[in-house]
This record gives sequence, C-alpha cells and structure tokens, in this order.
Amino acid sequence: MKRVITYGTYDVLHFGHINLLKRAKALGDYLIVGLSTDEFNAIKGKKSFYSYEQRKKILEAIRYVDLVIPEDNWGQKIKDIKEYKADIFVMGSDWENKFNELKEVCEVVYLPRTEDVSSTETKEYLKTLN
Ligand code: C2G
Repeated sequence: MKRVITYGTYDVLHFGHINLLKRAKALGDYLIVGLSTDEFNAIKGKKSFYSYEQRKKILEAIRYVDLVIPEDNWGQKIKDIKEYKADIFVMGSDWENKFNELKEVCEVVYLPRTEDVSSTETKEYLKTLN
C-alpha cells in the first residue's frame, strides 16, 4: 500500500487541481490531501472564496482523494508524513525544489503544473459577469 500526500488551498476547484490529484493518486494507492485552513491561507496571503469546511467537502467528493487533513502551518509536513506513513510527497511544479528537505523522510515528486488555469483567473473572470 503506497501512500501519497500533497497540500494545497484547492479553492474554486478546476481541472488543474483535478489533474494534480489524479496524477498524485496514480503514484500510489492512497492519497492524503493537507488542505490549507482559512487561517493558514491568511498566512499564505490568500483569501479563499470557499471556507475550509466547504473546500474539504468538495475534495472528499473526488474519487482520487482518500483523506483530507487540515494544513495550518508550513512546518507540519514532516510530522504528517511520519504520522500518516506517506511514501511520496507530491506538489505541482510551481513548488519545484521548495520542499526538497522532505527527501529525508520520503520520495518527493513535483508534477508539471497545468497551464492556462488558476483559481485566481477564474475568480477574476467571474467578477466580469454582471
Ligand atoms: N496546481 C496545478 N496546476 C494549476 C494550479 C494548481 O498543478 N493550474 C497544483 C499546485 O501546484 C498545487 C495544487 O494544484 O500542487 C494545489 O494548488 P493551490 O490550491 O494553489 O495550492 P497552494 O496555494 O500552492 O498551496 O504547503 C503547500 C501549500 O499549501 C500549497
């Protein structure tokens, strides 16, 4: 049983997120998502449209996702990897080399980011609709 873990805000879900989750799950048998809490988003300088609970419900409905846990600080990853026995840590390539210290505890994989889609762009577009 190979266990994969990844982290993110996952606000205003789009196919870039789905592509990431699908490829992450394909690397193993069980996918854990560390979902940024609203408080942690504030630390990341992000304000999500959907609350943590709403984003959690949406993620839990995705066939690739097996478990959603709260992400409320930058430093929890090593503890999570040990606690949930993750074999592989996955992030999109916009985070390339940002989490290489995790190679001490598990495999680290950066997957190509899906071009031409982002929550920010989607939100900007929706604002133009009256
Ligand atoms: N992603 C992607 N393609 C996009 C947009 C996002 O592959 N067009 C990936 C990101 O690389 C990330 C995941 O989808 O792996 C979630 O993206 P965000 O919700 O934007 O997450 P982020 O704010 O980058 O938070 O500790 C890590 C942070 O919590 C990551």
